[in-house]
Amino acid sequence: MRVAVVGATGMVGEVMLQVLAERNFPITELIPVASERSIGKEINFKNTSYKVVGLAQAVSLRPDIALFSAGGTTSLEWAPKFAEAGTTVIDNSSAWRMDPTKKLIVPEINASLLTSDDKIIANPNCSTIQMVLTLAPLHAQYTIKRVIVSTYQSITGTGVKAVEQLENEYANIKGEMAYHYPIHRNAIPQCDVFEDNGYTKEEMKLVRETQKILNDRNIAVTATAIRIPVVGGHSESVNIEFTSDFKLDEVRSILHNSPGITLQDNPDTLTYPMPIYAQGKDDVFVGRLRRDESQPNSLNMWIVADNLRKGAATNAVQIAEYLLNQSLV
Ligand code: 2RA
Repeated sequence: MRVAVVGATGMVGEVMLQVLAERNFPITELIPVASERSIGKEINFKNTSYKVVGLAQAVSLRPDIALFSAGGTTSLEWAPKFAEAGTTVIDNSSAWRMDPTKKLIVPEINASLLTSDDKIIANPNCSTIQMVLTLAPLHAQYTIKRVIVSTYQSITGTGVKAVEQLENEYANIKGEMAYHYPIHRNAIPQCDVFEDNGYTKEEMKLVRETQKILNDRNIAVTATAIRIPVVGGHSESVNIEFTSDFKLDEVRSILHNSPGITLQDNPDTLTYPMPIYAQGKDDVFVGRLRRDESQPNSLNMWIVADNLRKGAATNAVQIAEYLLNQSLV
């Protein structure tokens, strides 16, 4: 399998390479792709050195699969060019997610939608993936009416510049700012830019992508996305109102038996998910399950996942694995 990783030198691109190696994805030829300034750089993958190439050269090599994490502008321009060359693109940017002709995939939920005609497949936003993976089995059982989510997002979601800002602020060094404000000892109630309705793009991704992935526009979602000085992963406080009542033990059992989810939920032993323990792992961790005593048919929970792995790289590689296993590539 000839595989291109577009954005190979970025944070998510590097994790994509790590996950491809860890999961022993059957790569006969790796094509690391990056911007002009990185062309010629050496990338080590499974003890073999590969030279970074540019986008045009990568298209001409006609990879079977191209994993993209290079921003929306690059995806909009280049994903169609790869697709025309016969490559199946799995794109981690937001460029194609809400395109009605493109599929938005979390393999455990809706991989069965995929066919060999899908040449550009959208990887959902990291904060969406961890939430919908948890919502999907509960929606199937109880039908979700409304979701209220507050996220506490890792600075790695913004990229290297944000990590460097925090490190500089720790060291009391004045440096380039990824955010409008200091992030050290702070919580910034803004992830991405504001839309006309007063919500940020990140918050509206949680709304729109959830409805598309669960294929139910009747699910009401409202979100507040916060940036916090954490690196291990995104955390989410989620309140779900179902259309009918539920049994808490049954909810636990459903989540415990759902692929990709690890339940960490025992107040007696102070067991609950935290980014320091989710970092570097591929599961979505769920805890703090409790009935919302202020509202019938409602449940509170806490969801944590490594936003660079299941929130981006691992989900994309799992889509590639599904395509391969189903002979769709
Ligand atoms: C963030 N989910 O965390 C967005 C993009 N990675 O900033």
